[in-house]
Amino acid sequence: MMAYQDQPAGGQNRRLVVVSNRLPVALEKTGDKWTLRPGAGGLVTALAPVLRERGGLWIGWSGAAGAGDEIQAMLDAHSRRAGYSLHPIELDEDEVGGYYNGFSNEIVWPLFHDLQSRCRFLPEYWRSYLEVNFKFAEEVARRTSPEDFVWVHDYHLMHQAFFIKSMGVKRNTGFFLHIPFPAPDIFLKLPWRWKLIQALLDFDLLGFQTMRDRQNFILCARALAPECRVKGRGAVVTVGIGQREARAGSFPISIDFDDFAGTAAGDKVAAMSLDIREALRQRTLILGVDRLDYTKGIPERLRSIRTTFRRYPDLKGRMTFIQILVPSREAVGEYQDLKTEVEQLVGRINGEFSFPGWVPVHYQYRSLPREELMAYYRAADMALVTPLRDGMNLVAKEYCACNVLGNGVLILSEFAGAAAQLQKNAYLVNPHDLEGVARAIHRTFYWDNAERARNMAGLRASIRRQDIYWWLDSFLRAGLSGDLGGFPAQRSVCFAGR
Ligand code: GDG
Repeated sequence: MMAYQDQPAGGQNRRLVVVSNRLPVALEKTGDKWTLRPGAGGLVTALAPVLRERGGLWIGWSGAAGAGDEIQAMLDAHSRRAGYSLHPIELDEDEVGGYYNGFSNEIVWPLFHDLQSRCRFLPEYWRSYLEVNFKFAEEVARRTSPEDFVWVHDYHLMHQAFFIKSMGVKRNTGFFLHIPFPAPDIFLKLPWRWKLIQALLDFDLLGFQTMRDRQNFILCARALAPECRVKGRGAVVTVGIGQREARAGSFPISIDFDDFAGTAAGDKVAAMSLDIREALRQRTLILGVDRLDYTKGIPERLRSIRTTFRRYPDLKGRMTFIQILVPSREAVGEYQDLKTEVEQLVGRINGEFSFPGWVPVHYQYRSLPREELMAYYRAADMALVTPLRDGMNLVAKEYCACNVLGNGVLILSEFAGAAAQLQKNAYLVNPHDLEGVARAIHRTFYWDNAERARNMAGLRASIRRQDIYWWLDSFLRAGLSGDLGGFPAQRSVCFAGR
């Protein structure tokens, strides 16, 4: 019999417990020695001070198989340095295959990005997903107390609250979905749709990236249960079916604007940015940065670039497109095919248009160090952010933050969550419309300085106002009803929409 803490442990013990598929560290094996690299993403940076303040805990898969004690010792040492604890969940090969590669990445990821034809609805994936969610939930229940706030992240772990409750354990739980929530026509293809909706309603708070995602969730719940109740208006509403009831809100995730803008304004990034511009002979630079993923619309973007040079020969020799592609999920066949398709397209475009002294597409398949990435952002005159579907897309926001000279242009897909927030000053495009994207590139190429400056100022102001701390603050306030101290007061803002 497992020991759960079911009695409140006293107000001073109210911790933040983050639960995500992966722990915020990267474990790597060289020879037979493991090394640990702390995560550097915006989410970790923003959460770390709150976790430290509250004496928090982060629970997740370590990503390393079969090195139990050694890994635990490294995580313990890292926990002491970081000021909050990391607790690893061990997954075996079958679990990784079924829960992670299978259900999460071959069902939920494509389905929630409107690409249902890529889904493999295998019942064994579903069973593995439930088993692993139960395994996580047991650890969460065991390592938390009723006063803690348990914040679960993303689509891998949608059954956490369901299993915690089914163990008879009471916890205050919140869930944030980093990817979109699809419309009913798409969601209803999922064989386990009703179980998933019910499981989500077991959380106390559901956070979506945009109002549209929240609305889609409500429409799906209603399609399956016409008696579904929705109470309230504005940023956070209450959704209920039978005994189940959750609050649901839209909390657009963001970046640490000041950190990006400050580093991009520094001498080192300025010098690197100048080098990039000089190497490319001061031509107009248009930039794409993505993880290798079929949701990011990379082949479509390259075809738009080809259309641009075919339709608008005045841009030949005057504009260079840089595509940075970060390796991701390389073991999966579909991703290898995508890489091949991208590389063939780059070759064909360069074969069609290059002339001595000018290559239209510069392609890099690697992960750049952070400052080098910022130098590319700073150097680029335009960013082409054209996912077919995206929860938010942080690249769009990072590009604007790093555009410290204030003269860049953001061309943004209508289907990125970021479009809801940035539509006023970004040039919105349909990524499937090759001619429309080409037209956007051509038009904005000729924007004068005043138009560029006005739009970039609007973009930067909006991202600065609603940065990652604002996001964190909004979610935790909603999750805890305004009762969590410990985050920087100067960052505190009102709710979105109030
Ligand atoms: C999911 C959702 C949502 C990229 N290249 C390099 C590099 N990056 C970093 C960027 C950015 C991150 O990767 C990518 O974030 P995105 O938001 O664009 O996309 P996903 O990875 O798909 O993230 C997405 C997000 O979750 C947060 O909720 O916005 O919609 O799909 O931060 O900077 N970093 C470095 N070198 C690179 O070459 N160092």
